[in-house]
Amino acid sequence: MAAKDFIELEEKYGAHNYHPLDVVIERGEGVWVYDVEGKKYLDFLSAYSAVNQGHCHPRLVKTMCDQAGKLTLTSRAFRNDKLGAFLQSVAELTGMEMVLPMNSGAEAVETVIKAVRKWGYTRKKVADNKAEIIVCSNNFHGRTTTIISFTTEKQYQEGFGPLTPGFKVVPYNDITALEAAINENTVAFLVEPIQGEGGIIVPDDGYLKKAGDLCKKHNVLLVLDEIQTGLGRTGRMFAYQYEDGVEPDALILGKALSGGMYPVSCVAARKEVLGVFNPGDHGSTFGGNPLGAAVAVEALNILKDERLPLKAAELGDYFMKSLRDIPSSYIKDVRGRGLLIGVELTDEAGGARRFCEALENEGLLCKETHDNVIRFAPPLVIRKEDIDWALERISKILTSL
Ligand code: IF1
Repeated sequence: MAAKDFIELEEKYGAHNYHPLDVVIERGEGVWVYDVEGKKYLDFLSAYSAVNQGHCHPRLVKTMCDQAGKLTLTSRAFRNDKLGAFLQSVAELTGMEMVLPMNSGAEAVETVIKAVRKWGYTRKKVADNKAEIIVCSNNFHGRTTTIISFTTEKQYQEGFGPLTPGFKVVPYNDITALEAAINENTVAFLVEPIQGEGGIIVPDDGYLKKAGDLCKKHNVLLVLDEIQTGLGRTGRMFAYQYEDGVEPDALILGKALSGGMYPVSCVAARKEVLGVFNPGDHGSTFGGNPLGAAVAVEALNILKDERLPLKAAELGDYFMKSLRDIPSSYIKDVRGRGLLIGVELTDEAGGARRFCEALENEGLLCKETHDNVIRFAPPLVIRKEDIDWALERISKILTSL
């Protein structure tokens, strides 16, 4: 079958909730993917940071296959021999006391919303049904009905009401607005350390620390969504570690937690937060399954053994500096941390999509965000040679289109 046949099939039977680049990938290895016609591409998206460990990492493939042949799912009605080690790995990595496993990122966000609300009613003594969670404008935390209730992106919300109440939106990177929004019903501040979908927006130094201090002062939980920024992507194990003294009460992880092998997410938090759940309060058929658990342990070990956060920091610096040196009048701003980088284009550039399509032709896959930002996020196993290969093509497109 040719690429166009696969595309036709998808368009005919699939809901049209995406507008992907028309590359049909059939195989991946490390930073490279191959389409059905044999053409090779450098993957500069990494499935939105889920494939930090690279495509089909041999250690993950082995773990996945071994575990798949042994035991995949018990449900949480019974225990399994892989869950405990997974929870321990995450707790040790995050410095948190308790972990609750789920599958998708959005489910983990939903989980934390339930936890902080119940914490509010049982610990902070907020009046029934009055709990408020503060979030930021331009946030992205997922697609469920509750989560899209507090998006500020019209399209994500329109037509999907009635919405879930209990959220207050403040501008990102604005401490004064955060303080003004806190009241006696505020249970949590939910925030991304760097806004991904928002356009790779890096807040001012000290923002998270000050937000955390405010939260402490007012008995509000600081919840960081590290689903996209966590696990090495930004050059630290977690993006919040760029600032000293930030002490989140809960972290939300997903994506690279399984190296892209399998949907695995979780909430890692202080005991006081996740301790609110009693048997029957919350759960998931697949959450904590032995296949996902085994894969996640290996995915985290790979991050540590291959020192991927450090690689992201070093190569990210090099890549970002080189991008800034490209003499293109289309470039308005280059920003990000580690290997999560956004190139914002000027209005004259005519949108980022046509650049992504041109780069696809050159053998480099990336994705625009917010119309005028090209997002670059290669797997963290990338080598300097590959970055140089990409830079040549990016430079060519940004100076010739
Ligand atoms: C799609 C964006 C990235 C996330 C943060 C929670 C979730 C995500 C910070 C939900 C998911 C994904 C979803 C994916 C595209 C992608 C994305 F452009 F939409 F915003 F990465 F930038 N918190 N982000 O980034 O996790 O339920 O999807 O596992 O196609 O919607 P999920």
